[in-house]
Amino acid sequence: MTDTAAPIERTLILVKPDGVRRGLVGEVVRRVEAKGYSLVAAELRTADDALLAAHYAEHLGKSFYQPLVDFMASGPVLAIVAEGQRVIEAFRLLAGATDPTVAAPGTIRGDLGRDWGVAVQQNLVHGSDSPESAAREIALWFPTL
Ligand code: DAT
Ligand code: MG
Repeated sequence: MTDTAAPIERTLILVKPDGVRRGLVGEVVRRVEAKGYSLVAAELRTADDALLAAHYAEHLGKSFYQPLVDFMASGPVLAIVAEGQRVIEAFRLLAGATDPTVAAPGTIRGDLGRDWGVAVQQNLVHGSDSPESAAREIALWFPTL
């Protein structure tokens, strides 16, 4: 609980290529809307290398970086901007832990994801992890917003 009024925030959500391929776009959007948040923008698009390099710059040099970027470029993603008080924190909780095998039941990754035996965790969704990340990522994916 906070003891002051929370400002309205925006977060970047991506339904990753595994989520789009499996037909889970509606399920992810349903959970965001059912929680009470509003959609500000949504677009289905295949990300290019420059966008993904900027989006995942913090992971450059890690062992899973190239598999991650290749996976994210493997098909369309649904990019969403959602809005509401504490939506950044809330969507991270809706998404669940990064590793879908151990993500809590009740979360998107915990209910719908699993280990597919590949080098990168295919975990259905991305959500910004802080106000600074949200501002940076929204500017990358939706420069006109
Ligand atoms: P999150 O997406 O929960 O914010 P992150 O930012 O640490 O997680 O990593 C970005 C993505 O990279 C993550 O969604 C899946 C992949 N990834 C992270 N850690 C990984 C690992 N140890 N092995 C394989 N893929 C990993
Ligand atoms: Mg992250």
